Amino acid sequence: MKINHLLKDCQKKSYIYNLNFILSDAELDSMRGIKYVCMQGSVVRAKELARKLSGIFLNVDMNYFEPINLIKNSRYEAYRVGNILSISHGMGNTSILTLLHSITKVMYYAGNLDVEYIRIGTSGGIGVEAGTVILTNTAYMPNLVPGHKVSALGKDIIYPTDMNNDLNERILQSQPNNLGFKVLLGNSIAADDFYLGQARFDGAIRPKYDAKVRAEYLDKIKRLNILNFEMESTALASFCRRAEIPATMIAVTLLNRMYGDQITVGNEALAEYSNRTQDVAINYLKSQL
Ligand code: R2B
Ligand code: URA
Repeated sequence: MKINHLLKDCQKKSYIYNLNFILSDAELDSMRGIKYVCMQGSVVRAKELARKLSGIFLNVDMNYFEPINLIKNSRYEAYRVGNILSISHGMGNTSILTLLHSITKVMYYAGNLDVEYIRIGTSGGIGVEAGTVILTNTAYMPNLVPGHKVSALGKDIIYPTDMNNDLNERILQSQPNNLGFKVLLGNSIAADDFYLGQARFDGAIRPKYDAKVRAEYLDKIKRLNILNFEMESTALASFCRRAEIPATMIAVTLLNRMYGDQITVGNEALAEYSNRTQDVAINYLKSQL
């Protein structure tokens, strides 16, 4: 991990507003020894993963076990199981980016310099069967440029957005042959919203594009080996490259966008699809511990 050198002296005992976390020894003790940070959009899924991990790694009966949230505000939730932190990141690049800065400061001050970050999420597949799990190679902006635009002090800088190849390789290698679904390595687009940013027709505002223009766009996407749309991968990849933290994204596709915009699979199938990404992450974590 490479941390902002301006932090080194000035921040001990200071306060991380978005996590309501004081950098005191007492609070930092709850975070010491973390190696793997698993991030998911929803607080419910962050807790659910912690419950599963407890059953697997701590051998507790999940029916009688309630993980404790370590974050004392309502924006994010975090649960610890051994050296794994399961944390929620909210929706979109802005939400995950604030979480990334905040939790990385916590990891740094807790002395966890050798961490890995994995986003476990959902996405809209492009030309792949619903239920396929995608590991992201490179994250693209919706204008099909690989990179993440950061605007600061009136200037835009585009940072590289390659995920960590070694981590992707380790995750792929740790999967058994009988998973029952495909895990593919490909590229992802992080859109600024679920609707127009993802070339949908079913948002509240009428799009300026028509079906022909959209088909051309989806075609270009396929030629770049982009397999899914979601909303956080560019911030995750660019932040983690700059902070020198190995990171990647494991995202299941809830539909194939070549056939439509609406997500029509029922709640049961949605839950099953989401479990797939957690299972892929768990297979990796098991191989490491
Ligand atoms: C995937 O799903 C969410 C939108 O429904 C968003 O957080 C994402 O990246
Ligand atoms: N998440 C997204 O961002 N897009 C989809 O189509 C599905 C889940």
